[in-house]
Parts: sequence; structure tokens; C-alpha cells
Amino acid sequence: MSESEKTPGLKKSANEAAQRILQWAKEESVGTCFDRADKLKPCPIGHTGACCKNCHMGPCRLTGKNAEEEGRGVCGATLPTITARNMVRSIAAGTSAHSDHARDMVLTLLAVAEGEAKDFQIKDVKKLHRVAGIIGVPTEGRETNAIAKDVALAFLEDFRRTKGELNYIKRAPKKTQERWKKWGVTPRCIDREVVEALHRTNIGVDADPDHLLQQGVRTALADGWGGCMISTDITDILFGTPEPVKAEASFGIFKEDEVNVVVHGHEPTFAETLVDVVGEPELVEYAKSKGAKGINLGGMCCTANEVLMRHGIPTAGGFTNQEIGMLTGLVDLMTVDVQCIMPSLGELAKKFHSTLVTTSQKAKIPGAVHVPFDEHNAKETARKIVRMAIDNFPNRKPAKLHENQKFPMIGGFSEEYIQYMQGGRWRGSFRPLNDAIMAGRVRGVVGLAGCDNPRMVATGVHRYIAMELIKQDVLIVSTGCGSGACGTAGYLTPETALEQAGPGLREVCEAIGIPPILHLGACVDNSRILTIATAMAAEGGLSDEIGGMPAVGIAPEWMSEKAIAIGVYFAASGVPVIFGGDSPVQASKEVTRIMTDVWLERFKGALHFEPDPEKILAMAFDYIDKAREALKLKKYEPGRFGAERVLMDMAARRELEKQAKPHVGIGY
Ligand code: NFS
Repeated sequence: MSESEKTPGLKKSANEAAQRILQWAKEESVGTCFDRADKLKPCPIGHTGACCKNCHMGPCRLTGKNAEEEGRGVCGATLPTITARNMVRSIAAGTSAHSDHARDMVLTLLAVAEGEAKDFQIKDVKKLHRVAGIIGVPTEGRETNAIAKDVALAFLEDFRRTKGELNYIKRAPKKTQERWKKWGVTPRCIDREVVEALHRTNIGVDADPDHLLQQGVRTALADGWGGCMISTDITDILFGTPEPVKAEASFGIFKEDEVNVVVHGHEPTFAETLVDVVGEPELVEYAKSKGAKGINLGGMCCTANEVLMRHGIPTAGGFTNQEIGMLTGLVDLMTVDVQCIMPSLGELAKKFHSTLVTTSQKAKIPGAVHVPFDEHNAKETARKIVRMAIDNFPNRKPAKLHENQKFPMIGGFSEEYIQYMQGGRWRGSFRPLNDAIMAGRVRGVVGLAGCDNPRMVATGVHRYIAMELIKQDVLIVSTGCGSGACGTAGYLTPETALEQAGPGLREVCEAIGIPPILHLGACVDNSRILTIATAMAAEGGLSDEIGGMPAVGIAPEWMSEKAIAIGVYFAASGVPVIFGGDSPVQASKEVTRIMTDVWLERFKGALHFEPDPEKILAMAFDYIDKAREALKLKKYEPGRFGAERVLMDMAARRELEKQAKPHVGIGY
């Protein structure tokens, strides 16, 4: 019996529009990830990290009461060895995803600098100079393209050098760098760390769990301070550093009378080109000739975050919304490139009039039309795809279901802008935020990130945690589908601060003019959190390294290997991180201990897994308050600033909890 059959009326998504569409899909017998999650329970052995399939003598599954001490694979591998190896392989996979994306950004910058990608220019020359300054590329009296070429070549070394260390390691606070040196985890380059991680986890190589996880940490740091950070910076250089921008979120962003083109995936380059061409008069005229009033561009997942941050393109939300978006019947064409794209979209598109187009040379999906894109022929490809969407518009069937829910939102908070808004162009700093934390107006900062997950009431845990945190004066910086979850709940507006935030946070938000949840961008833009934390450390008054700040990372609905890589690079950078759901290393107490107690001692960060949202919150507050105490900051007292207010009455609170409180963990 499936979970929803056992619990009639069990919500699949906390988004009411999603819930209505899913109900309709059920009546029409169209399946989604939620149905598949019900039908397909995870293997209880692999799910906990106790299954090794690294050679063909297995899979070896180490179960039983004394598995930790006595269990052995055919080769003799112990449970901690197997669990650590599985973890390290996830880190390597996640790192390669972000970093392969970063490599493409570097190659695009190089092509632009060499005049081979005529459809792109360097939009943020100031940022190019800043980045060049950090990595030691001379700028004085040089042409922009010459600087850009050297920056691109310097970053290419971050993928392949054999000696030395990543360019951006020097960007971290000195003390953080010293910890990495001391524990032998300073990454040399991205490709080498990934290859070494895969080598060491091969049968019969590294068998010491701590030593294995040390390579996991080094690989993850190559992701955070390499792949993710390079990707963020080059995207800013090419397409502009984000500044606050208004947008909209949820399924009502699709228009009934316009051609709807949806960008989904992760790499921003093609989506940026679409932004450039959709307004071209010939294309708009062509759309009108087919009976549409215009062309409407919307997004899903992290590509959406990229173009939302820079252009205010609306988003239909995160991972679990992709099939639901197509179920609206309003998607004339969806382009997908890489990562987090459900292969089911190919089949689903066929049930509607929608066309699915794969645009990356790296990914094809059965049921999709493949129109590969490269930066040399960008606009031409983009126009071709928009024409395909327009041609498909007359095939649209009259909507059986009309969903117009949408919420206003604000995105576009880069490190540069957050600094600027705290003092202006010449005096920008992190002083006001540091002061607000020191005074206890802001209790601490939480990075709310990671996926949304069909094994929970999707987006519900994000919503619940976000609201509880801001009520208790915690400022949130959000990325990836965490931002999608908050945006599609209507939480990404300054008004949310007035209605929901605790009095201290409210004062600060009102003074600076920001929402209490700052949308920082896509998942690769978690690197912005690293540079913000570094700037806060440099500003003084809090910790002089990332570790020890009243700051925590939370990914309550994570599911991707990329999230694992991110969690580990934050932990190793000094941030305690709490992931929701079950632990992928729960089979081994030793591995769990290393990732929590041992890492906390070495790096001042840790990676916890905790299925209960209440406990996630309790752990987060505990970390924040203990950090405040260690820094000898004023004790946080709820309601100390501003008049104490009843933030919500009981009825409203019950309603919110009913909506958002997820069922947690996975039953077998
Ligand atoms: Ni991050 Fe972005 Fe979303 Fe999870 Fe996937 S889209 S890269 S992995 S699901 S947050």
C-alpha cells in the first residue's frame, strides 16, 4: 500500500497550486515523482551507506547488530570503510557537476576574450578587475579582453595543475586556510581531487575512514572555493553582478495567451541568450501570427535562479515543480541542459502538446528534441528554439485546469550588493550587519539551501524552518531550490519581514530595506555565502575566521550529490551544517562521529543529518547561541528590541503548521 493510500489526503507538496495540479493529475492517471516515490521505497541497506558495489564480487551489504565491528565485505572492507567510501564518491560526483559547469563558464569567457563568441560581451568589467586582482592577473593599462583571457587561463589551471593550490584558497580568512593546511585538505585543483577521490575509493586502496573522508573534504573544498566560486564569478563577469530585482514565483507565471518558453537546468549561458532574443520584434510578430499575444519566458530550478537574479525572469519553482509545471498544459517548450532534470519529462511532454528540447552536448533525454547549443552560435540556436515554441503554440489544448497562483518576490542579492546596501558605493561594508549581530538584534545567520524533495511534503520543511527562523530574529540567506521554496510560498518580499520577523530582525530589515530572506542565487552561488562570511570575518567584532560565527547551514530537503558536496565544503570552511531526512552514513557510528565531532574540532564545522524539523531548529539555535557565547556577544533575548508583538494568532499558527509541517523520515 502506498504512503498516500495509507494516509488519505496526505499532502505531496506544501504549495497549494501544486497540490491542486497533482490532484488533477491523479484523476487523469498521469504519474509524477510523488507517485514514483510512493511506489519505490529506497533500499534500506544502500540508503544508510551499508552497501558496497564498488566491485563485482558484491554488492556486499553489511547488516546486523554487530555490523560496525564485525561486518566485512568479500574483500575484507569494514562497514566504516564502505560507508566512508560511499560518502566520498557522492562528494566527488557533486563536485564534478558544479565544476564541469564552471569549466564551461571558463571556456565561454575565453571564447569571448578571443573574439570567438560574438553574441556575448563582458558586462561587468569592474568585477573582472576585482577577480583579476584577487588571483594576481595584472590590469593596469590593459584591454578588457586581454585581462579576461588571462583570468580564464588562470582559472583553467584550477582544473588541471599538479602542484600548488587553487587560486581562490587565498580568498579565505587566514585562520581558515591554516586549518586546511594543518589537516592536509587544501585542494590542489579540481580534476585531481575528483580523480584521487575515485581512485582512493576503488577496491583495495584507501581503507581508513578518516583518511578517506579527508580526501572527501579536500574534494569538496575544490568544489566550494573552486567550481562554485569560479562559476559564480565568471557568470557575474559575463552577465552582470546581480542587484535586487522584482520577479514572480509559482505556476501562475505561465500565460494562457502567450507562448510559454521555460528554461530548466543549471547553466546560465543559453538562458541568457534566450533572454536576449525573446523580445526581438520578428519573433514577437511571428508569435502574433500564430495567435499569441507575445512570448513569455519563465524558469525552473537553478537556471531560473540565474536569470531571475539578473533579469527578474519569473520562476515556477524548484526540483519537484518541474513535472507539475508541464502538467499545467501551458508549457509550449521547455529547454533543459544539465542536472536535476527528471528523465520523465520526455514521456510527460508527449502526453501534452509540450516540446522538450535538450540543449547540452552532454545530455540527451528520450522523448526530447536535441538542439545542441554552443557559445559560437548562441543567438541563432536560441531563435530556432523560440520559433519551435511558437510553432507549437497552436497545438495547445484548451486548459482543463487554470492555475493563476503567483507571488511577488525579490531576488538578486550578491555579496557586492549586500555590502553596498550597508553603506553606499564608497563606504559599503558589513559593519551594520556585524553590529546588529553583536547587539543581538540579529541572533545569527542561516544559509537555507538545497533541494526540495518528493519524499517529504515538498517545500514544506523549507517553509516551516524559514518562518521559525525569522520569527526568532535569524537572517536567512537562501540559494537553489531553497529560494524556489521560499519564493513560491510568498516569503521573498520585504513585507514578510514586517509580518513575520522578530522585532530585532525587523528593525534591521526596515533600516537597510531588505527582506529577512535574501535570495542569493543558484546552488553554485552558495559560494556567495562563503565570501560573505569571509567579509564578515574581516570586518571584525565577530569571529576572525568563518568557523565560530553565529551561523549555520540548513538543507532540510536535500537529495542530490551536489548538496552533499556543498554541505561538506561548508562544514570544512567552519559552518555547522544540518541536513534534513535520513543520514546516508547512518550505518556507521564511526563515520558519523568523524563528520560531526572530529570535523567540529578540526574545522569548527560539522555535517549532521536530522529528519525532525523541530530538532533541526533546536540544533541550529543551539549552535548559534553557543557561538554567541564563545564570542562573548550579548545574550540573545527574544523580543528585546522593538515592542513584543503577537506575530501570529494561534489559528494562523495552526494553519501554517498544518500546511507546512512535513511527514519526515522514510518508512520502509
Ligand atoms: Ni541544487 Fe539546483 Fe534544486 Fe537541489 Fe537540483 S536544482 S543545483 S541540486 S534540486 S537545489
